[in-house]
Amino acid sequence: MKGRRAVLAALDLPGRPFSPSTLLEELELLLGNLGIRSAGSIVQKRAKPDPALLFGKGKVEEMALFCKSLEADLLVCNDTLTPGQKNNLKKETGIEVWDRPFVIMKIFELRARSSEARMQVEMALCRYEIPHLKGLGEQMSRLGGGIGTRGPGETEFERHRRKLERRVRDIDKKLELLKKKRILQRDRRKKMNFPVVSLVGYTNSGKSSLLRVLSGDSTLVAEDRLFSTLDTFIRKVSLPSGRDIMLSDTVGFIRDLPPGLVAAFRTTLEEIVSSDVLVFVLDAAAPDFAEVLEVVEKTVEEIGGGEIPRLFALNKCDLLEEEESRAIEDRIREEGEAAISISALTGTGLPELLKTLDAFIQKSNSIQEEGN
Ligand SMILES: Nc1nc2c(ncn2[C@@H]2O[C@H](COP(=O)(O)OP(=O)(O)OP(=O)(O)O)[C@@H](O)[C@H]2O)c(=O)[nH]1
Ligand SMILES: [Mg+2]
Repeated sequence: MKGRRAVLAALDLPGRPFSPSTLLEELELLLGNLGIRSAGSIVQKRAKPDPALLFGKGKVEEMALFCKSLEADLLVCNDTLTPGQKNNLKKETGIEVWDRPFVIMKIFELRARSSEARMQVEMALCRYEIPHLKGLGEQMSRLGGGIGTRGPGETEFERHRRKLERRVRDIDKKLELLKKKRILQRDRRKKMNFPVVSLVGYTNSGKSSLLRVLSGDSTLVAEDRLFSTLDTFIRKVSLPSGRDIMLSDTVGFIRDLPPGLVAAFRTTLEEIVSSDVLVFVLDAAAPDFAEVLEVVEKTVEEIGGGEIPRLFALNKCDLLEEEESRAIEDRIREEGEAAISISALTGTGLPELLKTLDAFIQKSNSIQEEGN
């Protein structure tokens, strides 16, 4: 993939929460994580997507010329493409066409280390590819002529599709076994009576850095890359009261996390839902802080963790002036939430974070006791 040059394309639709420039910047960052360079970008304002091409016909012609003049060998659309749109765009531009979910899945594929993460990513990629192959098969059979005749290549697409479907069933079985193992582990942890606290947040917000510094385990990997953590890591951490907790770090979120990936990583994400407290780790220095916060809240809600007590760790405060940090803290507190500015890098705010966590767990314990 290295050395490829991509043209990035996005639709500017009415009522979208994010501006096309924010989306394209993030898409460029995502591609950079695959070693693909952006050669240029195109945005089209439209009332709604075109069913056949996503963009308007004239715009696609312009796009084809643009790609040619920039010697790009890849067109990446920020919007999700239907199999038909993908094929049509490929035909019109003469180069390979990807969409954003596919880019995210390719990063996951690159990062996956454990056999579970690898299987989950493969499952998501198979599930993504199957309908696209169906589309190709149907197109090929139309090319073949009259009703009932088989077109050239149709059988080959069919064979490949059936192979992928078999693979999905196979992985599904293996993941089911792993899931059982995980549930047993979770039950064992519950029996030990350690409260479980999960770090959740956008990719690259500093979750692994925080777990690393709080647990003192320097083998945990934290780096300036998107989705560097795809598995769940759990470490014991002692709170100021002397109470021990299990602190867990897991896969990060992003805008429009492809549904296929969410489904494939369901077991990993479900670990979050069984936590006693969630710590939202946010990059307070990110220019799109408010939008990112919304994405994290929405994702937690979607996986069923909306009711779990939460506290906000406003990370990377070393990159901000004190009054900037204070303003963000105030904004979150106005919503009635607990917020603490921290830096996993310099250690600022960490004692206070642990103290607050202690109080949270104390409170949730006494609520549970009242309930019993
Ligand atoms: N300046 C600054 N950088 C930080 C801080 N915390 C983390 N970082 C940097 O942010 C980058 C991402 O950190 P990670 O801990 O890997 O982030 P993550 O949330 O685990 O990311 P994923 O696993 O990709 O979801 C790394 O380059 C860290 O060094 C901080 O408090 N201040
Ligand atoms: Mg990480």
